[in-house]
Amino acid sequence: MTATATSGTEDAVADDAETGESPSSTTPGSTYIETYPDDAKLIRYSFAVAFGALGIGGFFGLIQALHRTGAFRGFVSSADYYTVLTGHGVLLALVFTTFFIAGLFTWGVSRSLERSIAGRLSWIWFWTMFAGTVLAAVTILAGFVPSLGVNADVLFTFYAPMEANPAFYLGAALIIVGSWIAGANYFLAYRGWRAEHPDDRIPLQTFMVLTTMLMWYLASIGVAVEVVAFLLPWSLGLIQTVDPLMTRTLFWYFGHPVVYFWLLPAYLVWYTVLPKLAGGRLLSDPLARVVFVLLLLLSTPTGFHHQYLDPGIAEGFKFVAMTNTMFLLLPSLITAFTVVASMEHGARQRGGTGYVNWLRKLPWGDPAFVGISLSGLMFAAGGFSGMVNAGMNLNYLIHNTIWVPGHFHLTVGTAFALTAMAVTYWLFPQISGKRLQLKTAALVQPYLWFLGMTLMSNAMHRAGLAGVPRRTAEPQYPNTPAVVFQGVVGGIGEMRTQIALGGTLLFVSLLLFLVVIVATWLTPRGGQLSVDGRIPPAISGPESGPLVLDDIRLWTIIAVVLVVLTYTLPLWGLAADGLIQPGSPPIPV
Ligand code: HEM
Ligand SMILES: [Cu+2]
Repeated sequence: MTATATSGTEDAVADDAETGESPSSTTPGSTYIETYPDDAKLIRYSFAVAFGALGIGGFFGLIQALHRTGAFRGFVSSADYYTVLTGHGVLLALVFTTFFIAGLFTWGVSRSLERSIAGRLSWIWFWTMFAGTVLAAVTILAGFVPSLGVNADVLFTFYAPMEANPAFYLGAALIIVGSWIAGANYFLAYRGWRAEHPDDRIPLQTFMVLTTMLMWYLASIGVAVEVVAFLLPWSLGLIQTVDPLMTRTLFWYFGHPVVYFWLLPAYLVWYTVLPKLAGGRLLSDPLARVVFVLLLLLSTPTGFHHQYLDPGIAEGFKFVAMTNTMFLLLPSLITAFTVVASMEHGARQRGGTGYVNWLRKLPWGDPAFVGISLSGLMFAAGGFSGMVNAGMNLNYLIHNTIWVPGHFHLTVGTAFALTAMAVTYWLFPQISGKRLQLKTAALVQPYLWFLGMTLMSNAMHRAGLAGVPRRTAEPQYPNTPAVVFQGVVGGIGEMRTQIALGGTLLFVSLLLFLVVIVATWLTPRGGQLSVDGRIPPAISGPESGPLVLDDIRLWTIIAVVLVVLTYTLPLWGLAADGLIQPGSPPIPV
């Protein structure tokens, strides 16, 4: 993008002293890579792994969209569908996300603390996560060669009774341990900064990273216990039985907050980068902090909303989880307000007027802006279908139908993935020192994603309402009377066509993204960058919010207490009849 953010740049310097956010990497003439060459390299490596996973995982997505709709079945046999599906879920929801987030957070922390954070510890987390990725990916892909006798067709939501080769669990564990070390990297950097700035407010991006990582530590304990205490010993033959409900409960204790581990980095971009791209400034820094605190508190005590249909968990626990989930809507609604208001501020700085006319003054020709704002728009739609998922009784209607993938391709599959791709158009020149290439392709890409996802996700939602199941290569059910799969609106053939067409457009969009990034990576360094990396401070800065917001220790304690309150009794119930004994205690009705 060209220098659209002229407004606010002078303010940026003027307000600097008060807000603790400073132009840092941003002093005119110095780019991020010049100031922090080691960090830039670490981020490039992380992004390379992330985008490699995105490419392979996206190709698997195309195979699924074509195969299950019957549009083209030549890639794999239906018997191999679960290998593809596991590869798609793990490479995209676990590998792409975690590597991208680790890189983005490295940028956010170093930029906002104004200190390099790349060092030996950083490379330890990078290589730990990388080793885990290779191990897990090879084990999954081995499923295509049955003679090897190795497979991990357990889907990205891995729990008993499905069992994978131990190498898969080890790989998943290494990815998680690597992410913990990455968190230590950010916290140590923060500690170093705090020693030199005892009285300053935590810079906003660092605040966001720290609260997200605290939530992540709390949540990932669940999957760590699931893998280390149950699945790994079981797959190694050290124990003969596991309690499937116990592993499911531990997985979903982690499985809901993990979606916020994907979403909060997108929020970081929406709050700190998007207003700037729009030509304005963030409306309120304290509101952003409130949102991150609420998400730290409420993300974890909600996992039972994935288990509404599990017998063996008493209804009351599910009801509490539903209530907490509904409260989670609040921070997302605040986000919608703050981010849109900040965009409006930007548009008005650029001469926009009227109630809605200001929208026209937004930089619709800037691929980074377009991708990030369209992903925000899609997230709003995903929020609506999420409310349906969260409602205990409505959930029964859509549970395990293709509605659910329809929902999360709007959230992780767009709010996260498209934000990640789009912010890369802005970030990559700064971490590589290279001008963004193929700008027209870059600009078409987010629009194409939006179109493809509108088709695919909308049809998935409707097909789900008509009862079409998810996770199957053969959803035709030829012996079922047509009336069973009758769409609320439209016919099943039309929905299939839209899923196949939407999936194809998405894959083309993804290829465009990869081509743009590879082309940029291959151009020689030098010349004027195509982006301006400065981020102006918020209109209402951190000093206008109460100090207690920055007390992350207090918020962590409350988050732990909420988890103890929501999980102790149900887990006790599951463990009381024997820790690895299948079955559950009788539930009073
Ligand atoms: C080229 C773009 C994509 C296409 C065409 C695509 C297509 C699909 C389809 C058709 C399914 C449903 C399969 C079934 O239930 O039988 C699916 C599942 C899934 N997708 Fe995608 N997808 C794409 C991108 C993404 C992205 C970017 C993410 C996340 C970052 C993602 C995450 C998932 C997950 C987690 C599942 C569930 C897997 C499971 O049920 O175990 N997808 N995808
Ligand atoms: Cu959830």
